[in-house]
Amino acid sequence: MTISLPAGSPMAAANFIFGVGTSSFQIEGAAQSRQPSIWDTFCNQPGAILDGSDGTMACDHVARWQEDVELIAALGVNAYRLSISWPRVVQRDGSANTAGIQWYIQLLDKLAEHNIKAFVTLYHWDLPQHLEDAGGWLNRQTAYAFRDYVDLVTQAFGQRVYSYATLNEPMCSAYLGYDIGMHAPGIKDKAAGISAAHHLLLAHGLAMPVLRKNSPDALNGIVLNLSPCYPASNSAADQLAARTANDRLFAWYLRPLLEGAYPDLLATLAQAEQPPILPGDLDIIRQPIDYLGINYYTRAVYRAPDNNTDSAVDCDRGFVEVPPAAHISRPAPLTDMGWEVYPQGLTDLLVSLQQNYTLPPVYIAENGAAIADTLEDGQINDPQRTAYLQSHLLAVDAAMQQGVDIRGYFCWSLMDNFEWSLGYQKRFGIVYVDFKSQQRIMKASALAYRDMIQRRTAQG
Ligand code: IFM
Repeated sequence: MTISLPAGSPMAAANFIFGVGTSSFQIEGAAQSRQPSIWDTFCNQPGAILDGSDGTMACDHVARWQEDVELIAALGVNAYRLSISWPRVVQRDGSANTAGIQWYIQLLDKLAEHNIKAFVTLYHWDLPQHLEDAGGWLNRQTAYAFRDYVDLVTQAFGQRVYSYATLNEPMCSAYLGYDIGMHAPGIKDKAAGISAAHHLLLAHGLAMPVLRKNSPDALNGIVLNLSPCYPASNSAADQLAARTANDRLFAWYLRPLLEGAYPDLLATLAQAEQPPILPGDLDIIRQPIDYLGINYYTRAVYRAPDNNTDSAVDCDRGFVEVPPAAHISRPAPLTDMGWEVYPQGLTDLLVSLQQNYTLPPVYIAENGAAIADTLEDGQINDPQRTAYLQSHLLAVDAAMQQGVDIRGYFCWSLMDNFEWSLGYQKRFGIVYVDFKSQQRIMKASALAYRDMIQRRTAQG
């Protein structure tokens, strides 16, 4: 099975970015050479991680980084999206961990030798534990600590980085981490989720001027996970539920970032749930950004809560997500995450963002599928993943044809890794990792992605 771009696609242009992505905690390992993070602590909580695993070894990338850069180069991509582990580069007292910084610098230099552009995310969920001990994202000071860490690390990196993202998926950090407790630090409190979201947004706003000062030539922005929200039926109640979910989970980030205002839903929150907004905060948050990174995996379908059968928490929230099995009338493919394969949702999302916001250029910063891969005769045949990538590239193309300014596409992920609360059970990589031997093997989808990129280069 192959991957191809439609004839005349704007994605065939030589300056369109094709990359692969990873994040620090998910691949690095070498936990002993950095400060503990909230994910180390969370992994130690009984039952928090499906398979009881942790990030101590992960893909052993800190030791195997050279082999991994060769792998990235062999894919022919022109960009690699990685994240910096804050606890690896900063000590408890806020001073630099020189060894950690040097490790990233050699990695960035090696990428440059291969002409691979570095897209660096500064926060992909691994908050230093000592900051969590002081309140984590519930403490306004964490936003200032983030700004200082960004200043330190971006000065050290000099002009090695092509693009910085302040945060990856702040919704997940805030909502999954502090509201529903599915991710580190495991807090279950709606007001905490809202407060954490505000401080994450503030952290972004405080860091942006620092990035512009230290890395004026880099593309500086932020990456959000977005799903178009569809109502489960045409009823007014379900439509309201879908709008509420969109405001609470997605517009909650987009609007402050792009327009300096929270959605109107803010006014409906109880006093105790109001975000801790200080005068001037929304001006700090609304910074010019060079790009918006969008992570897309699937759509979301919502229904109105039922006061008789749904929990008080769901009723208060005003929306209940309907699992794909319950809303799909035809047999539709699901990934190993149970997520519906719905490429049309990506086009719908991009086009509606273009209609509803003044959008900066967009990068699809993550897109991919977890599949239950099996190794047979030393090979991994993963046609489902290849088909997923193909259909989503067509969805990106369709959005570009409708005028959305999309500059790049990153496949998630370079290699199988630690999938957060699901441990090592879900394989998102286009490269297979045998976690016992740490052997890497390109899956058939990696070869198809590589061949598509190679054909494009040959044509250009
Ligand atoms: O693995 C994650 C990644 O860390 C953030 N975005 C979603 C991916 C798949 O769940």
